[in-house]
Amino acid sequence: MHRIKRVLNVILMLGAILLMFSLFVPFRSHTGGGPNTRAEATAYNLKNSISAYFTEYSEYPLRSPDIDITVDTRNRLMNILMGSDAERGDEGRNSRGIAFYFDRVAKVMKDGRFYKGISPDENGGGILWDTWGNPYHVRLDTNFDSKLDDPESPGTTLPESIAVWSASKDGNFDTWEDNVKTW
Ligand SMILES: [Ca+2]
Ligand SMILES: [Ca+2]
Repeated sequence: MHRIKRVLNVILMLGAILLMFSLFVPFRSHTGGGPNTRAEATAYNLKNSISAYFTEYSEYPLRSPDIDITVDTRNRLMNILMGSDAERGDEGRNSRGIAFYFDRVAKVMKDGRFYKGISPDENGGGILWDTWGNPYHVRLDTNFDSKLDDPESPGTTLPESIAVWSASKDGNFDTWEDNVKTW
């Protein structure tokens, strides 16, 4: 009798485990969670931080009135968005020293490059790295015509003011089939 009960318990447990797997596996595949998902979330966070900057200062972090500026997420842009000491005060591009962009500290790759976050400097600025060890690219509507040249399709425009994209795993910005982008 006890033995039958034990066997029944084992069968019930196996059934529960199978059920959990059948629920859990499709759930995971739907929500992703892979490296592209993280890069995309970072790209949108950056876009939002630039929007917040715009709300605060009524302009973009960098000026370029004739042509929309394209920069990467090295110090020139990130020091401003992070409110580094170098950009505070009347001479800086973030005079109130507000931290618009936060992220975790980047990890170090075997070859010494960084990935997945910010490599901070001693002034409160830094460089933002994607999941694969490269900075993101950013294009801003700095000529204020409410559109951007489409980085993916030159000659066409996007109805966007801020575009952020990553080269993805191949590290090549020209191969768009894997690039991560915010539009
Ligand atoms: Ca424009
Ligand atoms: Ca690519």
